[in-house]
Amino acid sequence: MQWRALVLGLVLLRLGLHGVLWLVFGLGPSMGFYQRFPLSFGFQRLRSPDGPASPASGPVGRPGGLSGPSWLQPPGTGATQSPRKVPRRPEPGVCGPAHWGYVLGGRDRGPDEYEKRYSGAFPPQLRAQMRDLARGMFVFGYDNYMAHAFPQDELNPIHCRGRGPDRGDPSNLNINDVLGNYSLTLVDALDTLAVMGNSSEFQKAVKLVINTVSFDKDSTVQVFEATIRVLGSLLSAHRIITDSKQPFGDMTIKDYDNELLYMAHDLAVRLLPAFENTKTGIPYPRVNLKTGVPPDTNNETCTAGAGSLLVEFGILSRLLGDSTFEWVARRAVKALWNLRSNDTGLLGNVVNIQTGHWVGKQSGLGAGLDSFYEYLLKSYILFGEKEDLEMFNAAYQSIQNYLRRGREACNEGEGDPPLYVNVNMFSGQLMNTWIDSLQAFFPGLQVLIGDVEDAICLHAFYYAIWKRYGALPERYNWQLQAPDVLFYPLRPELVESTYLLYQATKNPFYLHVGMDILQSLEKYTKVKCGYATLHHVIDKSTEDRMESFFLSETCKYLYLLFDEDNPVHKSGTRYMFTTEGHIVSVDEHLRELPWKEFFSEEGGQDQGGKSVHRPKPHELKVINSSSNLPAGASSWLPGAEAGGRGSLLIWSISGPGGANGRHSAKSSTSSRREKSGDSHDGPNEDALRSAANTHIHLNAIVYLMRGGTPCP
Ligand code: DMJ
Repeated sequence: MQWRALVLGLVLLRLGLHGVLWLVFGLGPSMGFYQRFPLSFGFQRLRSPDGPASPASGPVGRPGGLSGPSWLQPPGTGATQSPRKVPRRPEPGVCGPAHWGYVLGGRDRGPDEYEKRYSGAFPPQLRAQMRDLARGMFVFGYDNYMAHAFPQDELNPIHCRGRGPDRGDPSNLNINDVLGNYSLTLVDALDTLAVMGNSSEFQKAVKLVINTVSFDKDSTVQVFEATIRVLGSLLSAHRIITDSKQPFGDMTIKDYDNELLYMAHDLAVRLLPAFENTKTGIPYPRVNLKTGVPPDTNNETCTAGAGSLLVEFGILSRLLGDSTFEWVARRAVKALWNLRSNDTGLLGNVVNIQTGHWVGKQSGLGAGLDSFYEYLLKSYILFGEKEDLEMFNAAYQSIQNYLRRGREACNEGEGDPPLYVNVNMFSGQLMNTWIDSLQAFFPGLQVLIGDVEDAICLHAFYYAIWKRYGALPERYNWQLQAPDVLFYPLRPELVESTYLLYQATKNPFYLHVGMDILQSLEKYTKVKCGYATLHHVIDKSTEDRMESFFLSETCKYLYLLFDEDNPVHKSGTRYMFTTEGHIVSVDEHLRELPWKEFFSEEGGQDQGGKSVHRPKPHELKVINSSSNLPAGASSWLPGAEAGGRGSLLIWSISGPGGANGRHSAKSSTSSRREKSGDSHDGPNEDALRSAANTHIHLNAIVYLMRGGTPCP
């Protein structure tokens, strides 16, 4: 009897405590929410949204500790967690709490605030104002870079100075991986000038790059960063200049003689040593642009770094008619792919390039893996190689099966809204309870394959975090509901997804999101000479650094979001974005191989039918960087007819998320496990139709953001 009295006493004490909190501070929870998360909710509500950050993540799913959403549970357990079970649909009119209230913190806003704010139309004048604000943001950053930093790589926007590689501290990889002493910010920004229609500045900037930038530098850079930021930008600008039908205005360069393409070739040749003397074919992460792979170099690389080179290397190869670049990049992708887990199909985030052993076994959508997935799909879109699509579809399937937690549908059914978590690649077990800000690119990728509903949901989750901090912390712990890593270096991923979702849905909600992002960037990151990295998303302290992707991606996507008549989205599927936001035209010419039997192991034939010996990894010869373009290459140089066929950026890609897959299947649970069908070209009609219906989902998002479950 005594223990019963004790339990009863404790229960009464707890209820009493809640009652006091409710009466004194107005902190009482709604029963619905509290019933699910009695401990953590109180914890959350007692901390000011602007209060100090929680400590780094604690034990995962600690029994008796903070309880949390069912995202903690592995797929296949619990009533609402399994991607393999059809979720129960709610009775009509039954609405309840949702766990995103966690992300947002309190529900102390007026009940209709979100509806009022987001469901209305976005007036054209406001849209034009936001477009001008985005343009002004780019101009302010760019002009200050040119005035205070050029020819150095980056702008220190607080002290109005330039920044180059950290020669004094070679171990400062955060700087030295990216800054190669090659005017990085100017190079990275070239196509944004074109996208904004600024032909005079584009022409000036291209000439400046041609006349002043050299890659003959004693700089040890990361192959991935040099590829996506520099090589990709040079190729993008080259294609704009040489495409007589490009829609951005007069971007011609007087007496242009393919200099940017030569520069791209020169840089790529300097990166090639990374692909030599590697037993797996997976490249070294870093090279010195003058001397090759440094003797004391690291044998470990992240998957995204080694496996996201194919778009730029492939374009270069196909423009030059020289298979070398695409071949090494493709070999790296395949080598990584072959190392995936037999059980889960997942890849880890860090691998040893000599042994092929996974050093980092974490599989997720963020850092270390993000652009690997992205480039499987984008390589297929560009080059049409079926194996790329097959790899992408299989990867997407594994992601759905092992990384995705929560309920089946975004806005219906019981349980937590979906979330993609970090798991062990071999077991599929949860590895931690954080997500990173890089992962916010994923909804944009889902838009490309037509999985719009899931994209809407994941994007809304990230936006909820942004709303809370006015930025995205580098890592956010969804169990502690607090940032684990506090900085925000002006990253573009959420804006990128916002833009692509707007293009897919045309729902003004995304314009409101963009406005919110623009305004918080203005408020928290604008400094004397540009925009500064947020050092701490809570106290809003800044760091004196403006990364080049702020101009090449963040500003570009914001501008495009509001520039209704921009040729990029007026051109349907003609243009695609690289992972650094550089526009590349999807061109039938890029789908034709200028060499034969490229993929045979032993070798192939060149265009003239002459047999070509396929170099083994250790035999790869670095070709002379001053080599001429092959005969016939000029026919590739002018831009050709656009390959675009649809009116949106949604591609007709069959597979788990595409036309034959999860998105279009009305009850889609089983389709997550289905293998992909054949691909076909043309717009994805199912996805387009569904995207057009997203006003239903908007309601859902609004409710989710308020911490409630939407009424159907
Ligand atoms: C960019 O350089 C690219 O988008 C890359 O793929 C990942 N991260 C940064 C921006 O956050």
